Amino acid sequence: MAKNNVLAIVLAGGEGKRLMPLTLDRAKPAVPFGGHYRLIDFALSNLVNSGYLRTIVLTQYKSHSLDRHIVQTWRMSANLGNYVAPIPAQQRQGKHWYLGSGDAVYQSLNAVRDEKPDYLVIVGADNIYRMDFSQMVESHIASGKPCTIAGIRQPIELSSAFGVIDQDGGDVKAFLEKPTHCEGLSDDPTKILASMGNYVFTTKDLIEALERDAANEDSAHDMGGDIVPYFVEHGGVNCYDFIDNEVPGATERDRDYWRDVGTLDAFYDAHMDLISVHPVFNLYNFEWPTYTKADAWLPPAKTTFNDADRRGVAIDSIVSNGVIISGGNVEHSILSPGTYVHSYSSVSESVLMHNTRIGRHTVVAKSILDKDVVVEENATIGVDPERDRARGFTVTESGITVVPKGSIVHP
Ligand code: ADQ
Repeated sequence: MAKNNVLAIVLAGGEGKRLMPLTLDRAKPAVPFGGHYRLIDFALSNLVNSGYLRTIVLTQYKSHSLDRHIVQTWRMSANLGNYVAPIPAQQRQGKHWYLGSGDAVYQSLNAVRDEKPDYLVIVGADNIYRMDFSQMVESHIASGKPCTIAGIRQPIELSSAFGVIDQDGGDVKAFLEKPTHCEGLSDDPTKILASMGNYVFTTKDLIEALERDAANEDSAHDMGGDIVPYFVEHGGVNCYDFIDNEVPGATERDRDYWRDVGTLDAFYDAHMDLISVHPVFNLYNFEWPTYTKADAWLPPAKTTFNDADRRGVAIDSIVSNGVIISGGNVEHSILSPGTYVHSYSSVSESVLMHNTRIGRHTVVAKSILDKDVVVEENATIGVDPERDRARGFTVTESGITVVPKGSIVHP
């Protein structure tokens, strides 16, 4: 149990445009991942495993399925004062939606004031990783600074996607949000120290900064673009290096794993890692579990062997509860709960979300099929990118076909 008086805030209002069509009718943090998880489960599991059991989740964009997931999955014992509470944009400070992630926190300060925490742990909802935030809070307290940001090394060519930290012994000298050009690290010019979008603040200092920011008409009211740079100028910023974080059960390979799965190709690659023989990210770390909606009521996965063409198997795959592979062949794929793969079909290098139906004599390759997709008998998908595009499906730069929720793939 964490010792300090901490309230956690999860920023979950991101639109996730680059994950279209998976974000057509759901917020990015609600996008399914790894069979039966949703992206937000990783941030929330990290908070719970760190001992932080009071969390508010700030939502706004198409938040229905996200709200439902949080309420159904992350119910905690309110009697013990523990909760994970989604807070939708409420227009408490003017007739507008959240202007940026800083404004989202500002507009939710009533929940902070009610709780009176000494420290706030504020994290994004879109990344896959394991992290013990209590170690970052210890670093924050030891630094005596009002603001701590978490940093991780990333390739310099990605600098325009990140806040770039220039630090010396943990003392942040400069912070540039998504620069087009910047210098590499002195010991490795090919890398930058990127902000992970995870912050610890001393509550009273953040409230003061947010109130000043709200009155500043030139501000975009963004945590990375405005609030962190404000603290670099006023009071100082401490940098917590993710490499120092130690999580029980982590392997040498996955201890510094952190992925932004914000594009379809990154999302797909992270899935292919999960089903590789030696994945970098180990889902089977039971000492730091990733929690999600309990689907124990679903029947176990089942395979039915088809003697005629010797199919009915899954190789190098993740097969969730409620899946039936009846005489079909599945390789290098992720099957989410409720998927049904019929005879004489072939599914390879694909991500199948909940309740997809794969008909007989079909071929599914290099595809992401969103929930409730039906691939009709004799249809193919992911085999001919031009045809898939002509049928209105998204095909990514690296050639992955993405089929929106509920679509029917005709022969
Ligand atoms: P981005 O991820 O590009 O960069 P942003 O789009 O603000 O920044 O998303 C950060 C988090 O805030 C996400 O979890 C998102 O869902 C959420 N969010 C965005 N807008 C929101 C809003 N209006 N209301 C509520 N939540 C909102 C950030 C930092 C960079 C850092 C990267 C690391 O700004 O400095 O390097 O994260 O991925």
